[in-house]
Amino acid sequence: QPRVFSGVQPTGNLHLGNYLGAIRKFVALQDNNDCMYCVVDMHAITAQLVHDDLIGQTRSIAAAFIAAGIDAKKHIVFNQSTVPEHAELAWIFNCVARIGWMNRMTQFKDKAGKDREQASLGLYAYPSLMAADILVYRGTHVPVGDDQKQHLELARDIAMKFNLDFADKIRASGHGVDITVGDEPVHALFPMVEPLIDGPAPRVMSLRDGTKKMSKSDPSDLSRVNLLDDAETISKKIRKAKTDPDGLPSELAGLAGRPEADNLVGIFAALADRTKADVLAEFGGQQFSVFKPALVDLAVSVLSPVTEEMRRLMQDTSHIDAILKDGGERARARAAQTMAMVREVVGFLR
Ligand code: AQP
Repeated sequence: QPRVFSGVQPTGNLHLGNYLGAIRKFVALQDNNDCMYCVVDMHAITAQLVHDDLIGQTRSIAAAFIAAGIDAKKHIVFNQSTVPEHAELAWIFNCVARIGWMNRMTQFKDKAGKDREQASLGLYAYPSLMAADILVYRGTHVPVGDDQKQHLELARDIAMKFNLDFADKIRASGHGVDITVGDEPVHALFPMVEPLIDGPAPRVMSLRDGTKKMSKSDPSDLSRVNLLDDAETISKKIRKAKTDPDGLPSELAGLAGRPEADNLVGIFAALADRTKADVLAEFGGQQFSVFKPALVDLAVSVLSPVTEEMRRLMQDTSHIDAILKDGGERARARAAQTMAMVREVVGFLR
């Protein structure tokens, strides 16, 4: 059975990009897969070491998972730091990955800013921990936003290099399975990870600048719709969203070179579970003064049940804490199985 793994960092308020790019896909994948959804608190300290309320943020991401409809009994919801095997495998992966690979990661360049020498070593090694998060459960499918594509390719490279470097030892241990990568047969301990990045809004852009992704760390709150925003705030943000003076085109080609219009149409399509072409067939020729109120209504109707349930869950944290504890124990039992094999293959004496 495919094993789905994905994580969200507890680094601030969740926004529409996190919801459409990640959480909503998590919910949709539950029916036919074994899913593990993780609040990646160890990743949260890579860009900013000290947080005012990391515990509260961790609970709030878990509450968002549950409020969006993830079944924590059938699947596993947990926070990363409760399973130390993530860090153990990440260390081994730090020794597998090459510095040249890490140097190509655009997220590091974006997040490190101008003074790269002052970025933490953890931020640099972030993709290696992310590979470990997935592979410690031998995850096969990873629903993420488009911004994470490069990190997933790196996870595949790390898995492949581990499999090839330790090929003889994996074979001797009897733990691996035969897979094909391209046309190559490989006796692998780690599977090839498949990213799941589809849908009309794989990358939701800022409401203030259609060329920048919607992000928790954007200083302007008007740039994003937060999952905890009330209807009035959502309405204000969408009404103020940057657009150009033209109306909406009737065909997809008419969105070229109009990033803000493209973004709003993509958001509408994703929220309504329709294609962008379909949305343009309805709104083509209309002004934004007509389209934006329709988008507000749609966004409020989709998000408000999630927002309300999140708020309810956050009132008494014992329920969320119990879910995370139970999920952590079940995750750890799985991680322990993988690490027993990895230690044997690498040659760590127990
Ligand atoms: N704008 C986006 N569009 C689509 N998907 C997005 N994701 C994030 N932003 C967008 C997806 O949300 C998941 C969780 O993200 P994360 O919190 O682990 O990391 P991030 O990508 O760093 O998120 P942010 O909001 O941009 O936070 P900051 O500002 O702290 O960097 C991932 O699957 C991601 O693809």
